[in-house]
Amino acid sequence: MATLVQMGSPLIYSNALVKTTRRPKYFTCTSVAKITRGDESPMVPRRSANYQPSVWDHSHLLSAKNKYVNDKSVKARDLLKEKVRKMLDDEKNTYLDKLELIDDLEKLGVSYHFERQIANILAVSYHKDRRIVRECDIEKDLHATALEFRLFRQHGFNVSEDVFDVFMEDCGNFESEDINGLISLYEASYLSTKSDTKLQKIIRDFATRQLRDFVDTHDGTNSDFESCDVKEMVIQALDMPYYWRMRRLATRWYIDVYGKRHNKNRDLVEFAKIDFNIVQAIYQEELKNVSSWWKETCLGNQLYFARDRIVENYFWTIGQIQEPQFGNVGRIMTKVNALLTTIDDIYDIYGTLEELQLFTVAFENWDVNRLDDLPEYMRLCFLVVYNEVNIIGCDILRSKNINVIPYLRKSWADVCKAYLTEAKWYKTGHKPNLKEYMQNAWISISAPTIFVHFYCVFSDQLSIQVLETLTQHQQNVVRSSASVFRLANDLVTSPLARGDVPKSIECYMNETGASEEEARSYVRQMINDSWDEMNYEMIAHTSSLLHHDFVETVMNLARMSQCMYQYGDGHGSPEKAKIVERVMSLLFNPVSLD
Ligand code: 0FV
Ligand code: MN
Ligand code: MN
Ligand code: MN
Ligand code: MN
Repeated sequence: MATLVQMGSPLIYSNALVKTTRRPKYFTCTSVAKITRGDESPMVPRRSANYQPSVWDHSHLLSAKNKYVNDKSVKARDLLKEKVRKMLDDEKNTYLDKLELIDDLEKLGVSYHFERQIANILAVSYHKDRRIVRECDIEKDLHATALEFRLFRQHGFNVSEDVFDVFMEDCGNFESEDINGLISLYEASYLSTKSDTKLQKIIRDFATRQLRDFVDTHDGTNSDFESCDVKEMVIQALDMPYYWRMRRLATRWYIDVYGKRHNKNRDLVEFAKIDFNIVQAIYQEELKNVSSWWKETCLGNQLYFARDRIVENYFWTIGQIQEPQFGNVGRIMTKVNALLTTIDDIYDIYGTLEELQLFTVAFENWDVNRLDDLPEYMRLCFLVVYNEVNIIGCDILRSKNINVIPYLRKSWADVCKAYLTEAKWYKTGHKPNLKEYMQNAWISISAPTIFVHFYCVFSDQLSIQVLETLTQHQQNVVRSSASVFRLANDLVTSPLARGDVPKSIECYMNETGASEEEARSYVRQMINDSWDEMNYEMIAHTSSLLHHDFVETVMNLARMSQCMYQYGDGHGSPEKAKIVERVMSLLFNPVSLD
């Protein structure tokens, strides 16, 4: 029975969802390993990554409930929604008011209710003679210019970085009181693309320096309430720019920050809070569903060495797609994540090279009749993947009339081949250079497999051409997002800690003789450049055939990996990397309405 112990803030852990008793049966290799049933030689040395059991308790999950959600909530939310819709239409609002409202709606996590209206407002002002718009109230206002720039680019409209020239002419002479302008400039600079020359290097560096100065010179003791608030915003922005943040966590934070503003719109706060709780209640039901599925597969139980991380796998999914109407997509993607995590551990930890070769062949052949060719401990795992892929394929054949099974199974074979390559490198001591490593590692991080599945279940209409380019690894935006995922992961899952193959940092060090710190900073620059690639695809490039909404979810995976690995290996050791708190705040702790 799970007992309640305070591991952190009492508020966060008060509902006994977090287990504190360790279950030795899942953990110690010496206890009855359910997978040892005679087909494995006891002489084979098996590795262990020493992953801890899940911190979450399934039976407690099943009783999760948001106490603020009841029969009246949806009605109350919908009334407020109409009030907010009128605000968007209100002709009395200035152009800047409108931009700020759109930004607030997005940050408060409620823009999904008004997507068409928002897209329309932006499209109309983008295509208008922008000089007229700008003359109204934007020109010479740094905050307004930067906000408009960021919103346009976020929505796929290209605006030249030259709009900042007028401000940068006397660079260094920015009014330091215009701290809001600087925050907006800093945030806008993260929308840089590879064809910009000023945004990343000059403008971002400049804005970052100015914001750091602000934090250093405002110690908070002599500031009034308002500048305290601003300082909190600057610290938050420097910690991670808004554009890179996992959307839902940014929302949870912004609900509190916006709610403290003296000029807030009360209807908007109320709306955002109720909506957050309603969405949380939906998440809870989805989580119960996938957690039950995971328990029923018995994989967490059988493969004791693998990470048992269904809640974290669901959390990844929220990062990728937070809109509650996509429940089915979220459930499927969580299952895919859980299976990838398990298989990654079979390759990285437990399997012998010979076994892993058989496993890879099984995925390539995709023949359920040859299940018994596999070592016993691999059979259940292969069969669960096989069945899930067929269930997805069957649903899609019924609803979209395309047989996607060939694409899905290829994506499993490809990720397994990439896993196998790394296992071979490890076992033969091969040290690839960074380029050779990355060619394999952007696939072995599993993102391409995730996106093939995601594309199939998420898109209303499927294009064979897109399926082909995705499975042939030809989509730049996928490669860039996968690279961010890989590099962010490498920064915190070091070979020293886990006995993994050399990762990007070690490859670069081996190749160039650089120090670890230099290698880390090189990898961080690679992350910046991958973002520039993604932004380029989103803004400047239209030949990818990818829908804007799909591209958005591709970028969300990069955001999610920067969230999961911000303070350590949040997927492997969630309790050591602030992920338990983050999960609690999104999935279990309601926003107080009292
Ligand atoms: C990362 O772990 C991990 F869990 C992966 C790549 C599979 C699951 C993907 C999602 C949950 C989105 P690890 O650091 O062990 O990965 P590598 O590739 O470094 O072995
Ligand atoms: Mn959009
Ligand atoms: Mn691994
Ligand atoms: Mn791996
Ligand atoms: Mn790793």
